[in-house]
Amino acid sequence: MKVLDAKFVQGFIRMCDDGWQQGWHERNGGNLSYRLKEEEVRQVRTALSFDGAWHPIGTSVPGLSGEFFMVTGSGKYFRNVILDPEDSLCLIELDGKGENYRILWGLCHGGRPTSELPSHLMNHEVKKRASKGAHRVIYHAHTTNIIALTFVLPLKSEVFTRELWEMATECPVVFPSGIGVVDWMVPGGREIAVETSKLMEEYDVAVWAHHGMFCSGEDFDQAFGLMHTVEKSAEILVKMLSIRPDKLQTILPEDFRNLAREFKVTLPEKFLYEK
Ligand code: 2HA
Ligand code: ZN
Repeated sequence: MKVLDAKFVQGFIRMCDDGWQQGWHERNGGNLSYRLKEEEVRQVRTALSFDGAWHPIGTSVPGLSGEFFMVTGSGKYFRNVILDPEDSLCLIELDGKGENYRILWGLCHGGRPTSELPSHLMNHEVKKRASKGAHRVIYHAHTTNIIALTFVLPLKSEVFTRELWEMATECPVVFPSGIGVVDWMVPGGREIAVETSKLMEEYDVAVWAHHGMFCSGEDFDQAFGLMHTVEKSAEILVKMLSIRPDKLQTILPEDFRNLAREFKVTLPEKFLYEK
């Protein structure tokens, strides 16, 4: 079938547009990647060109050798994906070592995959292993309220997790393992990819200070829903802090423990410290 007719491609395009509509993708901000299932590769195989040149990824991801990914293009605008997906997106294949990629479809007017390809692929490699193959989506967005909080909260996983859990009862159920935080670093390279992927061993969300967020999920709904939930909670925290710097009442550590029991989630005690 045509690449654009495949359900995973339609889901990918919809998610790009949803992120644009949320205001998380100014200009060419943000990027998205999806690891194809074997049957999805079979569906579109005849529409792919396998004669493109191999290019270095910029890092090594042996755990993903031979895998296929749909990714946004470097410098491409999320706003345009729905209008011209073949110009904005590409489908790539990794070589047998997980060190090079080649473009099989898309970027029809030239270009290369997202500048954050090393972070995407290193996160995929960790998540594929940690989730026994279940996680397939890595999403990076410039979420306004989370970015604002990285100027006023200590850049610690314990603090971000606890403060955001307190802002909405659903949060500890949606991200029970918490949120990782990366100090400010130069984006686009291997170093920030290494730091982020270390955090992805433990978390499904990583905040990049003064930049944005990375989320991982099994499918588009889960990854988008996670980004949306964390960012909404950040918006509530920004509003609360803007009204007054302290709280009259909140959800307490014992409340979180009761919630965990009822909703059958494990909430690490390191987030339930006494303030
Ligand atoms: O411009 O978001 O981090 C794409 C990015 C780089
Ligand atoms: Zn970015």
